[in-house]
Amino acid sequence: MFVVSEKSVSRISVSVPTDLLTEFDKTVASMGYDRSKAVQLSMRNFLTEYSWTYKEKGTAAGTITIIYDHEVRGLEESLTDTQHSYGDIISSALHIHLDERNCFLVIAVKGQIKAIQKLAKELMSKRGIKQLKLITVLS
Ligand code: NI
Repeated sequence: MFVVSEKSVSRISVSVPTDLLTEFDKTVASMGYDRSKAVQLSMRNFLTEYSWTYKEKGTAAGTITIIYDHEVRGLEESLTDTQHSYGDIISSALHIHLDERNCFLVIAVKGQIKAIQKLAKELMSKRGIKQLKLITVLS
């Protein structure tokens, strides 16, 4: 039996960089999706990835992977300052110069989940961070 659920739908308006939208639409089209479906999928993935992380208590180990634009003034220094102030939960860091502008930074972390979350949030809020992925395993 096919059950049609009566879910209410909300319309939203968001601002995104033009090149990001172009790239997004291209990928969406090649998958045969429409933009709304793809945004819904992205939102669900986002929730899967982040919601549990922001609720758990206890300790964890993991990585924070970042791609950033090293030409943004003050960003490298700010990233270093933040890493110094979280020295108690950072085990090591790996920096790869991807191309002329982009740097790839992997920070290995181990400690209280709350502290890892705080570090990830602080890093994500910096201007020039293009992508941030937090992967944790409970320890
Ligand atoms: Ni670099």
